[in-house]
This record gives sequence, C-alpha cells and structure tokens, in this order.
Amino acid sequence: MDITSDKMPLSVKNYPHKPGFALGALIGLILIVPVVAIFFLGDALLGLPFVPFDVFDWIARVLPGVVITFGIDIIVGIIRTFQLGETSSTAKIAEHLMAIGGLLATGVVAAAVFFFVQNRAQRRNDGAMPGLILGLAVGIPVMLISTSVNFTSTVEPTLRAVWILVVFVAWGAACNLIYNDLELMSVKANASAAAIDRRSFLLRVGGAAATITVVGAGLGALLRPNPEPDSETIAAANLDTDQVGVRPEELPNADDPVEPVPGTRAEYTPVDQHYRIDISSRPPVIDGATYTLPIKGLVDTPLNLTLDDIRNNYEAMDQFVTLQCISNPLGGDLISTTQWTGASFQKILADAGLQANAAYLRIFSADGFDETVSIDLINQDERIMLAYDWDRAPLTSLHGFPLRIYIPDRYGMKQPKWITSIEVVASDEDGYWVRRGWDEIAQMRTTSVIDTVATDSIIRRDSKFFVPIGGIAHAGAREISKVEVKVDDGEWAEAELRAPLSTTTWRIWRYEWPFEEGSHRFSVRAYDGSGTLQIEDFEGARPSGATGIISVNASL
Ligand SMILES: Nc1nc2c(c(=O)[nH]1)N[C@H]1C(S)=C(S)[C@@H](COP(=O)(O)O)O[C@H]1N2
Ligand SMILES: [Mo]
Repeated sequence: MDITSDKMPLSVKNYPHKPGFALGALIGLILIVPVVAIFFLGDALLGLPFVPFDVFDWIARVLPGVVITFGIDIIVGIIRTFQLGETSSTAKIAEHLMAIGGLLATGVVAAAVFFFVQNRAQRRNDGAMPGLILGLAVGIPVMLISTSVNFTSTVEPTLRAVWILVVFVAWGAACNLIYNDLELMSVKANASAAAIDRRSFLLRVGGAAATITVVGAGLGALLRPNPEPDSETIAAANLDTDQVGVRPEELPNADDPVEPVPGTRAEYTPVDQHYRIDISSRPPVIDGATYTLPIKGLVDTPLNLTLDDIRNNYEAMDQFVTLQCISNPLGGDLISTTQWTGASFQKILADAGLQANAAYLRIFSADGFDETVSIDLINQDERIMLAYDWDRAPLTSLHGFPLRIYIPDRYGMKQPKWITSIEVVASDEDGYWVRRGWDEIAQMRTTSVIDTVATDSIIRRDSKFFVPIGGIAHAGAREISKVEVKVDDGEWAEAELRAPLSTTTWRIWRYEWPFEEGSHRFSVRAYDGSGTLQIEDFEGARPSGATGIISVNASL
C-alpha cells in the first residue's frame, strides 16, 4: 500500500506499531530543541522573550519559600561539595540549565501525551486541529507566564504574545504532522519495510531539527548584543576611566603592617568577582538616560529624581562596604567588599518632606523585588544611602544599575537593587524574602572564617617554624574586636588583626602557629566590637543567617 494514499481506512485502532507514548516522547524531544534555539534567536536578534527563563522565574516566584530555600541549598551544596567554582555565578548557570531543561521536559511530556491520546483515538483525525490544540495547550500558559514576569524583553507585549503562540502552534503542528506520517507508515502491510521507512523518516526529522537548532543558536550567539552594557554606561556618565577603580595604595589601611596570609581572599573584591544574587534569570537593564526615581506617598513634595539630580544635588558619600547574602553558608563566598558611593537617604527624604504619619519606605525594583525600610532606622543611621557607584564606576547591570540602597549591618536581602520607585507609607509590610520565611530584620551575624592554613608559606624565626593561618571575620556594622584560633584541643589564642577598610567591612586576621608535624584541626572564632562572642552553635542559613564555629583539618 502506498503510504501517501488517501484511501486509508478510517479506523486504525487495530494496527500494531502505531506511534504511541514512547515515540511521542522522542519526537517531543527532537522538536522542542529547535524551539529553544528559535526563542534564543528571537531574544538575541529582536529582544523577544526567552521563555525558558520566564517560566523558571515564574515558578521561583510562586513556589513556597521553604521549597525555594531547599532548592537553593541543594544547588549551593552541590557547588561547594564538588568545588564547581564561585558559588553565585555557578548557581546562575545551573539555574539557566534547569530552565532550559524544564522547557525540554515540557515538550517531551506534552508530545508523549499527545501521541498517546492520538494512539487511543477510535477514528483517525489527520486534520490540523489536534496540532493546533497541542500548540495552544502549551503555548497559552507559557505566553501568560511570560507576559506576567518578563521585564527584559524590549518588544511590545502583544507582539511577544503572538510570537510565543506562533512558535508553539508551529511546534504542535509539527508534532501532529509527524504523528500522522508515522501512523500511515505503521499500517503498511510489510512490517520490516515499515520499520525501515520509519527509521529514515525519523532521521530526516532529526536532521531538520538539528539544522534549525544549529542555525538558530549559532546566529543567536553571533548576533547577541553584549549582555553587559557597562562600558557604555561608564562612557555615558562621562567618567574619566583613569578615575575608575580604587587603587590598592589608596585603600585606607594600605600601610598596615599586618599582612594577609597568602591564600586569604582578597580584602577588596574586584567588582567582576563580587558575589551576585538575584531572583531572576537575567538582570533588568535600565536606561540611565531616561531613568527617574519617583518618591511619593506620605510626603509634602513628591520627587521625581533623575540620576543627575541624585549625583549632583547631594554630596557624594564614599563608604567601604562588606555585603553578605543571608544564604551564605558558613565560610562561603557569598560575601564581598567594595567601595560604594551614593547620596544620603536622610537628605533626600528631607527634600521630600515627610508627613507626620510617615513611618516606612516601600522600595520597589525593576525585577519585581521589594523591601520595606523603617524611617526610624534611616533617621538613626546617616550611612544609609542611595548608591550609584561601586569601585568609582556606575553600578553594573548585574549589581543594580542605576540605583540601590545601602543599609549597614543588614544582610543583602534587605537592600534592593535596580530601584524603580519609593513609596512613603504609614505601616510596615513584609518584603520579598520576608514573605518567604526569612528574618524580618536580617541583621548580619558575627562570623569568622579560615581561608588558609598556609603550609607552603612556612615562616622561620629564631630557628623555629611557624605556619601562618589566615582569613576574615565580620560582624556587620558592629566591628570585630578580637579573633581567636584554636589548634586541636588547645587553648584559644589571639590572632593579629589587620585594620579594616571601614567600620562596616570584614577584618583580615592572621595567626602564626608553631609548627608541629601530624594532622591537626584548626578552629576560629570572633568577638564583635562590644566584646560579644559569635554564636558557637551550628545553625543553617534559614531564617536568620548561618552560625557556628568553623574548623578545618590539615596534615603537616
Ligand atoms: N531588586 C533586587 N534587589 C536585590 C535582590 C534581588 O533579587 N532583586 N537580591 C538581594 C539579595 S538576596 C542580595 S544578597 C543582594 C546581592 O547584591 P549583589 O548581587 O550586588 O551582590 O541584593 C539584594 N537586592
Ligand atoms: Mo541574599
């Protein structure tokens, strides 16, 4: 029988080798890969949404906080256990892969179910309708999700919606056509000829899908605009590039004789190595030239400040800042230090004129993040600022361009980046991570870390040998007054402290341990400025930040 014949029996339910669930899964995979490539190309070329990220971000927004925390803990645990690199950027790559994997899985499952349903149908339906239904069944939810969470696309929402539906309907139509062709082959009288037909058919389909994927992804990768428009931002701000970056000799403790032990993390973190945590797959990219910050609500004079207003009308404050994520595991790398520059929040609020019942600021961000800051706190702490520079250059898009808040002594979760508006209100309201079960205050906890037991930098003094041990200690804005080291079950011994960059940054410590052969356990603990010892008991990061004493083993 000719497989292209129109004279097929209407009822095909009795034929063996009809395509079913498993073949549907395979076809689903073959066809969804080029869909990902097409979305990638649409994004790179035209600024259309890359829907795998949208769906992933949406799921991350709607899942309960505990589930998200559990997921993050697993990712961070894997990265640290297998030493896959710097935690925050590796985690972002993992999220991207999970997002793409999620769309692939959706395509596989949807096509498998589609084949299964078609297989069980009593009558053949070789029209376009089943494909249209499949395409819309996947496309409409994805379109709605993308519309609700995407803030990176530069295309009008209706066009985006049409684009997403068109791609999925084309995918559904392809699934349907292939199902029909496979079904026709399966009713061939000669079973082995049918198998050969099917194999070469699948190879052709696979070849076409691979071609679309390679061309789409390749073009997309080639034509993608530089995702980091930061050099342009620097140029637009008319900054003299010689002035960008704090030079090592300019650091306030440059001549401190207490030198970091080799292997201690950098005291001043290069911005491109600063840890980075945000709720979205991709950071919002905001145009600084047209940007304005509205400050409204319970104020006498609502403001709408441009970046120039904020840079020029308020005295620039420079502060060295150690920022840490509340999810940072003990001894982790979600903590970094750089110089922040910004405008005093007290002065800005004074210009807006707070009304009598004004008590809190609701701060909203371009990525859908939000937090609440109490006005009492701002009144008590003149260091709180709206920051626009890091390391003497405009904030990068990853780190919150054009504006972020700085609040000393609080974990990062309380400090929105990419601020788009501020509303002065009378009552408190939980912010993004607080709603998901994290600490309302999120005061940074005292922590101390051993970065290195420098067995290859042994010091010889008076014919004795010493192993230098070093690391950091941090207590938010409460300063570090003392760090102690213990070896095995010995006494706690005081370490030397390097002057910090500011009262809110970490402090580098070092301890020279009289060398003894064998294997040893080194522990560290710190006291804050009021002499309070850090919490020694182990507690995980959720909900208030990790605590406990860090120990490392070394064999000498
Ligand atoms: N708008 C916005 N601000 C945000 C976040 C975010 O996801 N969106 N993450 C917060 C968290 S949890 C941390 S730890 C810090 C991290 O700042 P960084 O990425 O610049 O290091 O930003 C905070 N501000
Ligand atoms: Mo964080």
